[in-house]
Amino acid sequence: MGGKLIVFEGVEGGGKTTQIERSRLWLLSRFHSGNIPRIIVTREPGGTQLGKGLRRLLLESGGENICDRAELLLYAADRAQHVENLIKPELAKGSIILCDRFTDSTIAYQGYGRGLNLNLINQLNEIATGGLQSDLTLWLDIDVEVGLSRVKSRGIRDRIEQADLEFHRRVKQGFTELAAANRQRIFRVDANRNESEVTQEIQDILTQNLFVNC
Ligand code: T5A
Repeated sequence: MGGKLIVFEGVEGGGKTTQIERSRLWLLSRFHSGNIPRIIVTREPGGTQLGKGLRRLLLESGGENICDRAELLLYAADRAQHVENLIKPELAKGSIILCDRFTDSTIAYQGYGRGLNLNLINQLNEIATGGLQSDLTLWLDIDVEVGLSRVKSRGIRDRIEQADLEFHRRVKQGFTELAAANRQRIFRVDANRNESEVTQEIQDILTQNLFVNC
């Protein structure tokens, strides 16, 4: 089996981190011993050394206001480095990559959320990825209020989590439209349910669409 890029997307607090770890453990148990591919967990922003610095700049609150276009370019720079230094080499080795956010987040957050030009964002995504797309994207779809309350109960909120409710609603609308336009690639998972139910649906989707013969 060749390498696979599996992306987890959605608004804040949808449970991506939780479900990525559950998926990693499930994938490890699924493959026969001796035939286990490397399973890489990574994220955007922050999947490389450069990306870690960019993540800090992007998510720390306080300090100088980051304008929308600078924000867009920083996410694009993080992605270009991530694709070149980690994603492409690992795919070439046959690894399965579980990635927390990718190109669709930029369309949803900077396009629908901030209102930046969608054609421009598509071009930037193309530049950053060289045209690489996920093999499968799991959209953890949660009510914005539920997701934000989960994040809030964790304590400190980052710069983007602090944006107003309308911003997060526009982001959700972005994911909704992306999923409708990319049914072969983006699979919706109802993330309002408990962790185990969400996990089960993710495993079903991966089994039926990516790991049929594994
Ligand atoms: N961004 C990113 C852009 O604007 N443009 C871009 O191009 C990119 C790539 C990244 C930020 O950057 C923005 C989007 C983001 O604002 P992030 O840390 O990746 O930051 O994003 P978050 O979505 O904020 O990640 P979180 O860690 O906050 O949320 P997760 O990973 O979706 O959720 P998780 O698993 O940490 O769970 C949150 C809480 O809910 C609980 C967990 O225990 C945890 O406490 N939980 C559940 N509770 C009840 N039921 C369930 N089913 C639960 N699942 C998890």
